[in-house]
Amino acid sequence: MAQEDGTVHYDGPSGGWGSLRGISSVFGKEWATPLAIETLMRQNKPGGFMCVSCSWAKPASPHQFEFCENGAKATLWDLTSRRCTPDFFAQHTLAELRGWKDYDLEQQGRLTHPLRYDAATDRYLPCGWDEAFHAIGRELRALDPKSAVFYSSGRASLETSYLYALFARLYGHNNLPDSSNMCHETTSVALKQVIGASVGTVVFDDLSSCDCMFFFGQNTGSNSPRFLHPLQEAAKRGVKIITFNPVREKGLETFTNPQNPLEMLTGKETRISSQYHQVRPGGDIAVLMGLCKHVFAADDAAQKKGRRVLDADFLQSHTRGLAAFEAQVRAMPWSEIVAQSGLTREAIEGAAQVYVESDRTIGIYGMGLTQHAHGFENIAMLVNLLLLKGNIGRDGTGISPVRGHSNVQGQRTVGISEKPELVPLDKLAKQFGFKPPRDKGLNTVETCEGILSGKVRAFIGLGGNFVRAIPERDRMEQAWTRMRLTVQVATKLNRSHLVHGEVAYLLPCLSRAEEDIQASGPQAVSMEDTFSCIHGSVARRKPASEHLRSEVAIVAGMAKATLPLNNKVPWDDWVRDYALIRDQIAETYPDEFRDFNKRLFTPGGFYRGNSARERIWKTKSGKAEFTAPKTMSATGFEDAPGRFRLITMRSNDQFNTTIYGYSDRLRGIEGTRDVLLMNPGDIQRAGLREGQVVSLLSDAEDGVDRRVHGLVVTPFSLPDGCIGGYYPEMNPLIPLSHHDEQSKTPAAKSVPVRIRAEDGILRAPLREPPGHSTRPA
Ligand SMILES: Nc1nc2c(c(=O)[nH]1)N[C@H]1C(S)=C(S)[C@@H](COP(=O)(O)OP(=O)(O)OC[C@H]3O[C@@H](n4cnc5c(=O)[nH]c(N)nc54)[C@H](O)[C@@H]3O)O[C@H]1N2
Ligand SMILES: Nc1nc2c(c(=O)[nH]1)N[C@H]1C(S)=C(S)[C@@H](COP(=O)(O)OP(=O)(O)OC[C@H]3O[C@@H](n4cnc5c(=O)[nH]c(N)nc54)[C@H](O)[C@@H]3O)O[C@H]1N2
Ligand SMILES: [Mo]
Repeated sequence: MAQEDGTVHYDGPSGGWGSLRGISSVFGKEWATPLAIETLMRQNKPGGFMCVSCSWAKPASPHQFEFCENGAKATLWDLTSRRCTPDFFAQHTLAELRGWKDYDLEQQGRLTHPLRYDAATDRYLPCGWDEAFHAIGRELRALDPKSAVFYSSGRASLETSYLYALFARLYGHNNLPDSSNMCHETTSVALKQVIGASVGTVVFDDLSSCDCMFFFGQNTGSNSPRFLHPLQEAAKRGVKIITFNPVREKGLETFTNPQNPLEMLTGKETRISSQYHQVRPGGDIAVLMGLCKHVFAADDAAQKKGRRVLDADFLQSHTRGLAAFEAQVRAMPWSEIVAQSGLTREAIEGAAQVYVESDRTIGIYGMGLTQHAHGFENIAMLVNLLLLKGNIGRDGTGISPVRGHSNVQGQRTVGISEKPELVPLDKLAKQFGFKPPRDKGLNTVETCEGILSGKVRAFIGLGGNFVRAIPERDRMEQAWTRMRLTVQVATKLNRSHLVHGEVAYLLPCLSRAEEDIQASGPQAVSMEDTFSCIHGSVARRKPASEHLRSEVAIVAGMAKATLPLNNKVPWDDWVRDYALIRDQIAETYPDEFRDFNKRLFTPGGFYRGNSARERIWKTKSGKAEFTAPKTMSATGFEDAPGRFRLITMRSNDQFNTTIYGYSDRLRGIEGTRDVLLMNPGDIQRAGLREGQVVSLLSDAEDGVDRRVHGLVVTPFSLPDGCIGGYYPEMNPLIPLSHHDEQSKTPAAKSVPVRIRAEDGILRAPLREPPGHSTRPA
């Protein structure tokens, strides 16, 4: 749909009939079975199974349908009746499949058999589980453990993750990169340093006792839609929601609850954001600087009347570094704040005044803050703002990173970390009678560097789609094949399975919605949500194939085949009964997981606690730290003529690298993902036309040629100098070195690029039928 200014946008609210149609577009295909509906009804309910989509809370008193458009899609996606069998692989070489689109690969359905790569025919051939485990064990034993990497995407359960990390350490490395290294690692590093806890301090109930939310760079409507319900309730209660986002995201503007018949019939929408500010990408440090500047000014004015805006007692007894920060803020000219943020002084002061007047504020954020060269400063600045008024450690206040994958936070909690200091190694040493490696392991970016340099010889992927999710994709794919061993544990076929090492295995596993029966009976698994609550999950669906194994069984199978016998490490017993794994987790982490098995099905989950919420600051100084930022721009590069800041975005029809379809309904973009979103003024200034086909070229000053072709110029409401494109299509443009300085999270939200017209080619934009295309990727 075109708007008056010619930009593409969506007229309806988020939620509403559109979201029901979004679900039925998936149902409508081959997924529709009564069993699927029954499965959905048990989603996110105590005693049911926990959604595989995002990490949003699973409340104690769930709605009748405690799932959303995208959670339903994610579940149904796994429950497809399509099967990707050995016959499929007999028909296609991997060279051929590498020419397929991501969408078409996953459309083949669930993997059914363990597979071994056969170089002679360039195909995957079926193999036995024992054969696979023995070969993997033999290969790993022949390698230096430090040259192997065990990656995990954030979906695996706490039980699997604990075993996987233990396997890595018994084998001899801490090379445990995970998807959070590309996601909220910035959060883990920044919050740890400034408030002494690496996760958010907000719990679900705070959402109903706050009176203000500052919302930075998180796209609720697509990425955590169940959050729209508490947001709607908050908006109705009069909570002020102040949003900063370069894109006008529908879910943060209006919402119609698809589970409320009255709202659906009357078409009543709730306005979500009371203010919406289209900040420049990378402009948040400047915005937050401006907000703090106004707070200091308001405090000066209040003091003249004998009052305070700042929480002076809190600042005095709980924080450190205020004076230096305050001096920097007071000295910062508004002109600089305005230039860097792209917002007017009035707009920033208007937002700040809401903060000044509110009693309980929550700061919420997502990838818009974390995925920048100075993402650390973004988060530290948000903490600064909150600290000024004592907005951490009181009910209805706090900092709330909205995590991604459904158990990404939990994996880190139980030992998946390349940072040995974050793991109780002494305890593990005692518990399992071994000497854990103490040297720092490789994170995601360092793994990529190691693959490029040839140091990394083996890669095991517990879920995920590594080569698609990382930066610098084209160079990485070439280097990938030089590895000796690659193993992928997965539910569906993706690109990462098609680039492979000399010896390669593809091992199919159960999805979380499928029942997991072991020798002691049906098994439960568990995960941690974004509010640090732990939930048990039990599934009842019949597995997609009788040859599938659980992730626990696969990890244990590989470990047993690799490691020497150790009677303190009874892999077979653990597979027989996962409760025994939970006992081990409770022994390693008694504060968080005491009585783990007893508390497994606590409605709403059990809270593992957060010191910062109690105002106990486990920082170096023992106080909450103010940070004086080193820079006013988070991008990590200078502006230059012809250089644009590219935001890589998720559509409403994808889960990370899994593309469900070609409808980004909430942004009004239909039928294709090959678009370049750009504001009409920029289109004109660049001498381009709507519908013109262009390439993007990397504009990093390192001389490497990186480009993406075939993008259709599409007018879209964005700040000047900033353009948008989809993740993962844009990933070849991100230099590996372009990452948050401190955490090495790739800076996917401000990539320096140039636009080049592909001469003479024009395409009608957004009119292509949603296609099942087999054009080369
Ligand atoms: N359906 C669905 N759900 C998902 C996922 C999915 O792909 N699909 N992915 C899951 C995962 S792993 C994650 S990490 C989360 C991701 O969820 P989000 O954190 O929402 O991540 P993104 O969609 O990448 O983008 C976040 C928002 O940041 C804005 N933004 C970009 N640059 C800036 C900036 O400089 N400043 C500000 N203030 N905003 C900016 C973008 O416009 C966008 O609205 O969602 C999880 N849930
Ligand atoms: N440019 C750009 N790049 C980004 C981002 C961005 O915003 N922009 N976001 C980053 C972020 S936040 C993240 S989290 C990463 C995501 O990176 P990953 O987590 O590596 O990627 P996913 O696309 O989530 O992985 C999907 C695959 O996981 C497998 N899978 C699904 N369910 C299961 C299961 O239950 N078990 C197993 N074993 N496998 C399963 C399927 O085979 C599926 O193809 O990408 C990052 N990359
Ligand atoms: Mo993520």
